[in-house]
Amino acid sequence: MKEIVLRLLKERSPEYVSGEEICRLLNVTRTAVWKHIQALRESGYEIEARPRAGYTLTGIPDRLYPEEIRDGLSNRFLGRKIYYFDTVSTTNDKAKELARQGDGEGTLIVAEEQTGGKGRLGRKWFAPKYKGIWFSLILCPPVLPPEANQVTMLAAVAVASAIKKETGIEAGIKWPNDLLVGSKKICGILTELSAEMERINYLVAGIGINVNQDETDFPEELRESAASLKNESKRKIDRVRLIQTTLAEFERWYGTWLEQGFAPVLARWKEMSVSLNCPVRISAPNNSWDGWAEDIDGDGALLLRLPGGELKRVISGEVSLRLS
Ligand code: BT5
Repeated sequence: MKEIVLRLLKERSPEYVSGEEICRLLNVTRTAVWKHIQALRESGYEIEARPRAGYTLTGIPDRLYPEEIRDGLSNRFLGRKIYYFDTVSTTNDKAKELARQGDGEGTLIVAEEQTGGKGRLGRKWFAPKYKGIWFSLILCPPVLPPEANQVTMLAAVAVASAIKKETGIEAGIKWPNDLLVGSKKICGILTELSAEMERINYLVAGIGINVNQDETDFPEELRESAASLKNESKRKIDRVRLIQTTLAEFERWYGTWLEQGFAPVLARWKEMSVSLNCPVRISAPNNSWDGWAEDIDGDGALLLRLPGGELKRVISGEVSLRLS
């Protein structure tokens, strides 16, 4: 009901919609209409009421409300079902819990703030309130578990494409899954998996995009290494539009991957990569290698040419870009 009232006010804005018309359309009493208007106001919508004229919408809050995300999203399945949290520990754990309870392909879990945001290997992801886009998608691709890595790579391509469309900023992909602007990280991706030997039960793709942070919004230790889209473009970014475009790009690339395989995704990934054909250092928990990042193979592993000429296949690790 609340969503219908909102849609009506949006459609008619800046005109007024009379209380009587809303009553008639929804078949409810004046008091019920007033309650819906109050509920919308409490959610941050600015609605003016004028005697004899009715109600008009004068302001929309900067929130990733499901009704805002759905409004204008033409996706077939991705993001059609949405769970929204003002605050949550981590959207990835929420997504896993919901997937275990039966939520399936395309379910979106989005939060305004994460208090226990996760990076890879137990690292932390900083996700302050109303400043970024912190979300997870439940997916059930009909592929073998080792191919799950490809979803992380297509996620990177989808997010980078959406950022370019919405802000004009060209984010580069650093293997395996960081998006950088210059040398600073703007987005991180964490994919988690529930699988058997032969099939994936579900996969959770967790994506964090730094959107409207000012430099001082980052903790001291991240100021040198992290960036936000607002800082880079010098303007506040519409988070709803950016998540809509990200979901649209994700659905498009996911469809391409399911229909045509990994090759077209990998080709685009390579075009967007900033960690190929350059000298790099790969750090793994117990070792590190310097070499030339030569290529990515069909499974998404990095092929590193070592100084001795040997080609090393790296499945996981941290890349740092070397200047020489
Ligand atoms: C990642 O890990 O980059 C994956 C981040 C995934 C975050 C999303 S948000 C929605 C979903 N729910 C979650 O709980 N997680 C996912 P990794 O490559 O391990 O990078 C982690 C490192 O990035 C940290 O150790 C910090 O150095 C740095 N970092 C933390 N927060 C950052 C931020 N907001 N921006 C840039 N760098 C950050």
